[in-house]
Amino acid sequence: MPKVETASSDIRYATGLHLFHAGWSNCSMRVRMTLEEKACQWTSHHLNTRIGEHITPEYFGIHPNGLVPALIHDGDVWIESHDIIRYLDSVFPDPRLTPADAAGRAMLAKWRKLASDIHVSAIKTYIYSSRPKDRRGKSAEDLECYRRLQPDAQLREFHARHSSDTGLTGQDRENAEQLLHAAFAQLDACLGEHRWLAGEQFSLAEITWVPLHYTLKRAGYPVDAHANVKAWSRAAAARPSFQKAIVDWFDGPPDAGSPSAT
Ligand SMILES: N[C@@H](CCC(=O)N[C@@H](CS)C(=O)NCC(=O)O)C(=O)O
Repeated sequence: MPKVETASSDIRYATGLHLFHAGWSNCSMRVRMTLEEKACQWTSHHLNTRIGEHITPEYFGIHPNGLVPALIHDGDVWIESHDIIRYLDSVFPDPRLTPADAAGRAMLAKWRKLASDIHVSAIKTYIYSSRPKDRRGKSAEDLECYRRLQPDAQLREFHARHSSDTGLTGQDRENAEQLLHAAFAQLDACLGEHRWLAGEQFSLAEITWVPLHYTLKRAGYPVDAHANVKAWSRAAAARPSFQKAIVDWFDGPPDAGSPSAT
């Protein structure tokens, strides 16, 4: 469901690229990194999810699940980070970030699917269960509002459990770790054969996984236990887009604003 109808009339008249996003969010990083790689000018609408700025009827009017990111391009609303970056690559083809060959495109599709499949069970679970106790849940007020606004049962259930006194369990965390170990072992094997995840060129596969690698590392996951993954992450970190889209935003909006974000 990449393009959605918006209930917000202001948005329908927004021209250019507008991104609703959060600094720490790996899904938002994907979009910021794609925009930086393509040197697109964009307007930032940063939401402080820690104080529930995304849990409002206004934001659910833009993104039907109240998640970040949401991209507005000339009044059209695009959601789902994987779909947004694909869309950006089609409308701003320079440089092209989708592999030209069928084998590369198949690898990209495989990495996208893996990231999607483990998003809640491994990535969200690991990251949320790594947060300090006082920053773990939503407030009772936010949770009540969330229950009313959120149509997705898996997300309602995840946040209710995560915000409960017991929180996510040790078993949840162990399951997440197992899924992550298996995923990074697959990345490592691929990177033993290819320079990048979808072949010899930097592509949307990196833009899919580099933010995961970074946020999991910041959460304490031993991402660099695999030698090939470690070398790959260093090569990705040398790109200007990594600094601008990931590092500069991780702790909140950069003081002076992103060089290309207005
Ligand atoms: N499948 C969606 C997932 C979006 C998502 O889960 N976003 C997270 C940040 S990475 C979020 O908004 N979390 C806030 C919340 O769950 O309340 C995508 O790829 O865009």
